[in-house]
Amino acid sequence: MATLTAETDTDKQFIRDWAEARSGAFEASFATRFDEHFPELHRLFLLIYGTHPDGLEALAEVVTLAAESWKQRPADLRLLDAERVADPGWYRSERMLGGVCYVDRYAGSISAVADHIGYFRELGLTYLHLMPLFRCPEGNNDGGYAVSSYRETDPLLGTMDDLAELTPKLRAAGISPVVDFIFNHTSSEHEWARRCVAGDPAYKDFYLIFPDRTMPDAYDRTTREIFPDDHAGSFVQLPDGRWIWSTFYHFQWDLNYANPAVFRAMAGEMLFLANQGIEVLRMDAVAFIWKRLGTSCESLPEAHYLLQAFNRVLRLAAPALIFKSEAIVHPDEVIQYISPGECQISYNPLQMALTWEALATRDARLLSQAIERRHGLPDGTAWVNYVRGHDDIGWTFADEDAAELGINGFEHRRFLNNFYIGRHPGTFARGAAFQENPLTGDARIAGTTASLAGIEAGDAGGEDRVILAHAVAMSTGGMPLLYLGDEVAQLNDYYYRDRPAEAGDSRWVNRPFRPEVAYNARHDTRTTAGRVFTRLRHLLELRGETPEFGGNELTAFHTPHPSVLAYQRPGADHVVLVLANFGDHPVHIEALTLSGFAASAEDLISGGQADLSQGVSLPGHGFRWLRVA
Ligand code: OTU
Repeated sequence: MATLTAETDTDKQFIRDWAEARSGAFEASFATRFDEHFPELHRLFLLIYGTHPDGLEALAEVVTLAAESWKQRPADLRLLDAERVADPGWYRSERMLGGVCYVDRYAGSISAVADHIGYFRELGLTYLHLMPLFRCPEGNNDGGYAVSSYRETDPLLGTMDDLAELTPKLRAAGISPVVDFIFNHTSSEHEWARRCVAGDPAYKDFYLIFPDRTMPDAYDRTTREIFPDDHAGSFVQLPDGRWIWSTFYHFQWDLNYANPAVFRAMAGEMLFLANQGIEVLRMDAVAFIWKRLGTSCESLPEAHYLLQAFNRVLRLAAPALIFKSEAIVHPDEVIQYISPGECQISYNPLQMALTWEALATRDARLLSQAIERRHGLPDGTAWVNYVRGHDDIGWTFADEDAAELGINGFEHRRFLNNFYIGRHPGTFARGAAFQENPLTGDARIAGTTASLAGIEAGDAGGEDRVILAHAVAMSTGGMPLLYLGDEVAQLNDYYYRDRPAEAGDSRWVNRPFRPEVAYNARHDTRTTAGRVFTRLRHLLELRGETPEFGGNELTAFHTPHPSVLAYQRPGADHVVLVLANFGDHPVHIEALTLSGFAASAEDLISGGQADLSQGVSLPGHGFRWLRVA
């Protein structure tokens, strides 16, 4: 029992001796990284656990785990570590392309994912996010986001050995394996949870349990309800009458990171996954990991220190790995998670949501404003630009930003929800409401890209909207992430309502099974699947050949047309000008607007030349990628 001290070198010597007594002498390369990263890890631990009576041992145990994990790290992964350290910005390349799928729904099993590698290469994937594949409760398990063991897979999908066999195959095909790190909560069936509830002293403080409603009521006064369909507030009652913190479903219990033993335990699970060949961890629900009475309990400073501390642990024991932040919150908060020392890459929920906003309104001004104002990132980091994910779409724009354009945030969200749920007269969208809260008027929406964009409704602009949305995600900077199946225009799956474990969660409408028929038709341009696939495939290929699309640099460009989104992507020698029309009708951009550029431009998509002195015409939902000088 000892606290950390401000004497970094004293603590360092104690910890090194402690760790070496347990795991043997540090390997030379580990010792070098220990010297490099210990001071920062120590600083973070002081910030988080500075007053905790076990702070010093906890850090010593974390370092021991890291040293042991490094000893066990397979040779091929150590090579990858060296490669990544030599090329730290690898994920910023214009050649990066992500895909996401459910193991069972897409492939059937973990091993069978390998059968699709040929297709992944055809598409050009360099990153594959396999949705949660860990052991979880039967029935509703929030799509695997209630984890019962981080070291075992769901037996229906295969084994951990299958995963360790799959990852080198993916890597050999140039594809980085990605899994979720669901570290805010475990399932109520996790061994830690069972022991905690049973009063095991070693696990007593792993979760947040209160004897009565006093503290839960106090916390609930300032927290948001995340899954109000499941339960009100942030707590659920245990059979013995006590109350446990549960932000999401009642079977997902939030961990208590104020206890350093929780950090240590999770660091162990993280390092285990690292050594299975995972290259990117998708850090689930990052905003919620630290609680403090009287606050929203979201995005508190300690949440960042914890992420940074986990990141440092990886620098010691698995330097190839990076984190992706999943913070689907206010844009001021999203950005705080992104830095080389915290999460190197992050979902871009604002651009995603505003792409849909612009499609609905046929007005690109809010999206333009976001791209101009909120696109910048720290050096060495990247956005992950997605058109939609496995979750709902929430309208996470800043009310202040909307107000500048005369838009009332509350009213606008209500309009957007009605539009995408299909309630607004004349809407092209076929979506479903998710977690509609009659008390606050809040809701989010669910649906596949094709169904939300108008293909399901038979709208004439449907296919073009799917292409346009992806073309924006591919060209603003950062890695585009495809929800696999969207590239062949898969529609909503309404049969989820007949499956009891899914019926209560409308997000299942946008998690259909692999659309075999559409995939078989992908080269047949007489079909919707074929047309969408062929056009997207062409754009993806062009993107990979366009160095200006690498990195994150972007300069705004203004046209007088509210329906037009425009931006410039500067490269080493040239600039690519992107013009995209979110309206249903053609627009003509006058030569005067483009007069800052040389008249002759390279039209990347048609492969020809464009004469800017004639202006540029864009059809409804049309766009251009122009290399200008
Ligand atoms: C994440 O999303 C996952 O993506 C969801 O699939 C899970 O249900 C959830 O965590 C719990 O593990 O509420 O509707 O950023 O928007 O973290 C999605 C805040 C979610 C939340 C986000 C969460």
